[in-house]
Amino acid sequence: MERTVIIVKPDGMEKNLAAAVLERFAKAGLRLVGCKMVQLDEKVLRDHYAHHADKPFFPELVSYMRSCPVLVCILEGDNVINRVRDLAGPTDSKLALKGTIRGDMGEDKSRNVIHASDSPESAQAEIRRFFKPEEVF
Ligand code: FUP
Repeated sequence: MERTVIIVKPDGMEKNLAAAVLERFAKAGLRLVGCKMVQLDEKVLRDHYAHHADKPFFPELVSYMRSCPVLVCILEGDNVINRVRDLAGPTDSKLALKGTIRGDMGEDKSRNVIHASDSPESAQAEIRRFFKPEEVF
């Protein structure tokens, strides 16, 4: 069994889409093993997006992600990392097919509804970054 982290981003939270997003994962048979609402701070976001630190959009990305509380969840299932990324669609919502979360609910590259871990290594690091051991079930 594999685990992944998803974050319902500020655009998803502002549009009240958290339940609709979680329903898609539930219908795909993925299990929720951790979930909390949190306002992320600059330190954790700089860590989370360290691979984008030199990009021009980095300051805007960090300030956007801390603009309101988000929902951070851990999902479990076979091949869950790839399955969740398939359900999410590509980063740019404008390029995402209808039927994907970003294609149906997103707007662009930044307001793209969810974050999803992109590898087993990232998933493991993100579980440690966002959750205390006792918050994972
Ligand atoms: P993803 O794994 O699909 O979330 O995409 P990336 O790791 O490439 O990007 C992470 C986040 O950086 C995006 F969700 C939003 C932000 N980003 C931009 O704002 N502009 C870009 O051109 C690319 C990424």
